[in-house]
Amino acid sequence: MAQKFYNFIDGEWMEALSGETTENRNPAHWDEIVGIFPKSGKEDVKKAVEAAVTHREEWANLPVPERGQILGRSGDIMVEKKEEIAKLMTREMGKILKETRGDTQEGIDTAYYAFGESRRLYGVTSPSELPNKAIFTITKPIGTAGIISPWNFPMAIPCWKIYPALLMGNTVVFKPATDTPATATKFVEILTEAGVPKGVINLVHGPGSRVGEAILEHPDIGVISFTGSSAVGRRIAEVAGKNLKRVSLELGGKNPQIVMPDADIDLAVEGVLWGAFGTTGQRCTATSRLILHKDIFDKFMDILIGRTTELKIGDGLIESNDVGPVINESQLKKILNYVDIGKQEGAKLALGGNRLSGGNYDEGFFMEPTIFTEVKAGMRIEQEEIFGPVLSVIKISSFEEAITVANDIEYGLSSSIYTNNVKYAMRAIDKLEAGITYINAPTIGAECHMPFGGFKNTGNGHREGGKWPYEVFGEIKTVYIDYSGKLQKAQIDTDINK
Ligand code: UN1
Repeated sequence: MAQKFYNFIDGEWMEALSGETTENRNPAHWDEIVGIFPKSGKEDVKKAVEAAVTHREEWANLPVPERGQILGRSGDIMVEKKEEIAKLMTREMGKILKETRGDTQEGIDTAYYAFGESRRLYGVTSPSELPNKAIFTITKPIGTAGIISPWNFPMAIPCWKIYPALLMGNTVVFKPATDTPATATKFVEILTEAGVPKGVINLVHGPGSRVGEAILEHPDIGVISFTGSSAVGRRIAEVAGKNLKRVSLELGGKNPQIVMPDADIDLAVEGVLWGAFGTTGQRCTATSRLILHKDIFDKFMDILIGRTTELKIGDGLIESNDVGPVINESQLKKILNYVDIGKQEGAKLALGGNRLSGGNYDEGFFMEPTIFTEVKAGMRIEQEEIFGPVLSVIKISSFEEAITVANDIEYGLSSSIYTNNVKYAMRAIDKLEAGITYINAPTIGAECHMPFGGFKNTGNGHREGGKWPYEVFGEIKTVYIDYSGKLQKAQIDTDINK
């Protein structure tokens, strides 16, 4: 019998009000049901928001360090449960254990960052332009945050959003991706065990078209944080814009790794292998474009193809495997469709391109690591986010051309250059239009205390990671205290130009 999971509303585990359910299956063994989950709708969201509104004041009234203490404790519990969480995550979304441990670790790091931040939510003080007057700022919660998270980092990304939302004193309605409800449930259990009071964190499982939309439309949700596709991000921004809701969006990427002729080639090959095929290419920051200088092209491609062929594809629970399955059948079809598009566009399929079949492969959704060469700037496989193990290689003849190709894209999340020439490195830092630039490291590997986000259509200007999301989840109040005992008029009583 598959385990049954529930929504968590006002401190109670409960079914969807309609009683509807969906199954969540293991992408490496599709006949294995990871759990049966509520397929919730508008009414469930309504109930969750009611609870979140009811409990706002009691949570906001707790001193920030006390909220921090609870969140820090949840980090301790996550440390104890790291292995259990990693295994569950691999079963529900496929990536290999090494990576699901890393994903959990990023959640732990983020919990401890929140704990530290609880003693550091500094405001600003400033001299006044008038005598006997003090000025400072404090930050208040917005109210209730709607958190809509993706399946590729089922622990880290909810943590990036929920810890800052909670520390700032907001209550939360959390809709995890339908492909990863089990890890999300674990996280909510842990927060509750650590002492987050009832009604403060509410979990509603279900499809974006129902649960996501209901969160978006609800007047009592004051801020939404979303990571996912640009199409959904646009829709969220539109509705939120109409309702003057604050929204933080983390969207697509088409991240380039440039390799110059002076680079350490073996190191650069290691980088692209990890960046392109780690997490089966299913990262917003995945290396999906290799921009390779013509002088090293043939040598580099020989080594890269040889090394890619050695990657072991299979169930992520088997420690010796390097690459797990893709998340589900529709994603696999989308990736295979991009392989067809690449061929039609005239790119050369240098490796892979097929669904893996035979033996255990038939039980899940496995895809060969795929490399296209002869990719020209502007082709769809060079411009569009595929979100799978597909690398497009573009040959360039100069540093300037590399930068032009890297930037000629609607996204701007991550970027990388391999070079030992400090001039190339510094100019790349200056010119690459991306929120993250790595020098001699792949496009993946962001750390939780640094800003994470992108230029251009990757988002709407916000950053996750570090102190930046704390600004997203707070309202700043400026306080003026006049202790002169008389009416003082700013800009009028003090004519500083006279
Ligand atoms: C993502 O790319 O979807 O930077 C998130 C990394 C991870 C987070 C990635 N720490 O690779």
